[in-house]
Amino acid sequence: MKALRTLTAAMLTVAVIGCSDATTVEDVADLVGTWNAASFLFVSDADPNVTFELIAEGGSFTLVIAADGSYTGNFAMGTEVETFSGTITISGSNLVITDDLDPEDTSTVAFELNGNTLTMTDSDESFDFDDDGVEEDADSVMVLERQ
Ligand SMILES: [Ca+2]
Repeated sequence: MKALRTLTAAMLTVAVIGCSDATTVEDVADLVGTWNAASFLFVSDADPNVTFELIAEGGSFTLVIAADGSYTGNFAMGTEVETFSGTITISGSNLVITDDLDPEDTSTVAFELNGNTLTMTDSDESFDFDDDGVEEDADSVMVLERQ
């Protein structure tokens, strides 16, 4: 998955969920903490009825963000475990994510903070929905809870 490479290089721009309680975030320090994904949903661009939700399928995703914007994290799904690190900066309503392993390929994802719930939406994702070894274009929405 491209996402898992980039935040794992992993992240997320569909319409943002429930705007009413959104907190304005201008400083990445406001995102400090350990975040566990409550859901990580992929939606096929070709057919929105085709989806895959990683957490329900037994996956886990954890992200630890420091005050300077550096992050570490890990993703696990079955026997597959990936760790990753990089830097997050804020650009308006987007997070710009730079993975240490691939600093030339930044990811820009829309985000919204509501209390201790962080929603990240990426319209430039891909996922192999039909498990044929080829990833299809997708949107992803990740909901993370601060621990
Ligand atoms: Ca495929």
